Amino acid sequence: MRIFSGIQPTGRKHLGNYIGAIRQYVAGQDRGEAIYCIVDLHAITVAYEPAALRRSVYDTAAILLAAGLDPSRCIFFRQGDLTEHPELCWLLSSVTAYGELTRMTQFKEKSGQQRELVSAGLFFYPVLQVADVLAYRATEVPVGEDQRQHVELMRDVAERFNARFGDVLVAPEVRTPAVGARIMDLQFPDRKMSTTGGSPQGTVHVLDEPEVVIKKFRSAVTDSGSDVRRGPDKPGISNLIEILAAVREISPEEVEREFDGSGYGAFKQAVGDAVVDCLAPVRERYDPIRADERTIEGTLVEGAEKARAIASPTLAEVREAMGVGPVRPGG
Ligand code: AQP
Repeated sequence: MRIFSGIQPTGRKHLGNYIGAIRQYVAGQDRGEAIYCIVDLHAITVAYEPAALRRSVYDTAAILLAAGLDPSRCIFFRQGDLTEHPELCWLLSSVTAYGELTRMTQFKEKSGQQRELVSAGLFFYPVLQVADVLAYRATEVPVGEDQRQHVELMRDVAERFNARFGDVLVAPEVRTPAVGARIMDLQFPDRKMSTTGGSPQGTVHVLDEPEVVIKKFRSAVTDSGSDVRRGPDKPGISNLIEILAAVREISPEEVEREFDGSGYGAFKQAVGDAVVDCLAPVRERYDPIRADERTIEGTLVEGAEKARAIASPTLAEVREAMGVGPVRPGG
């Protein structure tokens, strides 16, 4: 099995990113050949500062390393080090339907947030994601629920390409965590916890101090009543149950049983404590890793070489199948 996923260099990763993606990345190292990249080319599709982007790449790399990515057990690199990703993006745009891109929920949300420019890059964002994954012929893509639609596009594009040009690409499967695939904002539990669209008090960051985490959980919006039970009329409590189940790696039913009759106050405290315990090792390891930028840079450059060794032959086959560029010897 080959696993691939990318993560944006938005330096302050939140609990949703951690449970939905980062923890799955770490586990993926034991399940197959794992390839992860920091997608700086995706980050330039919205307003940004070049120097801040470079810092954010290191911040995000340090979080992932502190969380347990081990460059000796996975390929860990920066997307912008490779020309293969944008090249494949362009080649695959010819088998991507314009209509599919117009239906992408993330584009609709993000384009509405842009103040000055809705870039064509933002519209093309999902095609670059398709290229990221298909360049490695990955079989599995670990993501949060919000990315399911983009993985479906990867499958459609791979199948359309193969039907048109021959069997070159692999249609990957999506992998979302059974519990915690969509962590919601603690203040607005009808919205997902989010880097750009979240509320400050409702977004728990991986590097938040323990007191800050506890405070955010204590002030989490709950619902009328006092039963620790999930239900469509209880989005706040349902989210907290899901979070506790995810961090303790138990089922939501077990959480409901354990906190039956305990009331919201004690329950919120327990969720906060469990999240602090879960994030503590990452927070403790982060500072020394982040302080050594040369080592982080070296890790990403080395990872890029390994990534290129896989992506480059795919590109050669895609070009050959499509009949573009120089004729390959024997092609
Ligand atoms: N709330 C969430 N619950 C579970 N998983 C989530 N992910 C994001 N939000 C949640 C998953 O995290 C991974 C990285 O996402 P990204 O690269 O898009 O990073 P980001 O842009 O910093 O994260 P956000 O919060 O998703 O940003 P916004 O909302 O601003 O676009 C992905 O696998 C994603 O599914």
